[in-house]
Amino acid sequence: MLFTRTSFSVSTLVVIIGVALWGLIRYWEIEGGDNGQTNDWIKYLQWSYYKNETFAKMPSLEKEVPFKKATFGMGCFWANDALFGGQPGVLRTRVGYSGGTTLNPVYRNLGDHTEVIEIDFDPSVTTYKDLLKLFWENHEYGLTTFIKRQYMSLILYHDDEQKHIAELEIKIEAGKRNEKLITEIAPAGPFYPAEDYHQKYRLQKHGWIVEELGLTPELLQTSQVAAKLNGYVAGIGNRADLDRDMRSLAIPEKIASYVKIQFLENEGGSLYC
Ligand code: MHO
Repeated sequence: MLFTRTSFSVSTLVVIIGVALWGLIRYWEIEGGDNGQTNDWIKYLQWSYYKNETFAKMPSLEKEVPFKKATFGMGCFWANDALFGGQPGVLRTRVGYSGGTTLNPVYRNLGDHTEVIEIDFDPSVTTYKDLLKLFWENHEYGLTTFIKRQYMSLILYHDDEQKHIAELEIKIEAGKRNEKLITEIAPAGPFYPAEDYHQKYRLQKHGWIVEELGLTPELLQTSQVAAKLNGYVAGIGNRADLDRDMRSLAIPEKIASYVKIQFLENEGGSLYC
């Protein structure tokens, strides 16, 4: 009787401690206790636990932070996907068709849509204005010559603040260049993701990385790892950010050093499509 009671108490205690620890860990995960520092630590533990199981678990390391969207058309979207993905504060990117009215556009039949990039960004790290600066400076066909709707210069704003900033900035930019800019500014409507082979186009040229990290077609559109690596293999960004991101996203060493070599080869090069 005594023995049974004792073992009951011990197991109850174990359960209570277990539940308390679990609660604490959940609190840290959700609230980012300890000023968010612990989040990375918890995620590192999660990663250590999962890493031998499958790399497909890796995106769990990614930060879940409040984000805003930005949508731009600047010519062929392959280059822009890499350009924005490699910027600090850009969490995720995906390419697709938007701005028109045609239902369910596809690459060979865009209708009145434009090739656009959709960006999820952390407004505490980068601003809409920062993103617009890259927008003005990186058009495939420039800002004054209309080629066709597929490649037109387009800003699709997501709220009044973005509309206001875009309308102000286009005037400033036109003044600086002393030219009339053809950029259209319109509210963001339906976005149709492009076919899988267009997503993270530069990264998909290195198929073994995509495979080894378990980057499924869905993750190519939703994972921060995919966005960053797609930028870095194309030579976007700088070495310090690259090293920091490789560590914080826990990219395995073999992949990190390969990506760095690609980065150094393409660093400073032009963004071709
Ligand atoms: N020059 C490229 C453009 C592709 S893009 C996604 C091609 O013709 O394939 O528009």
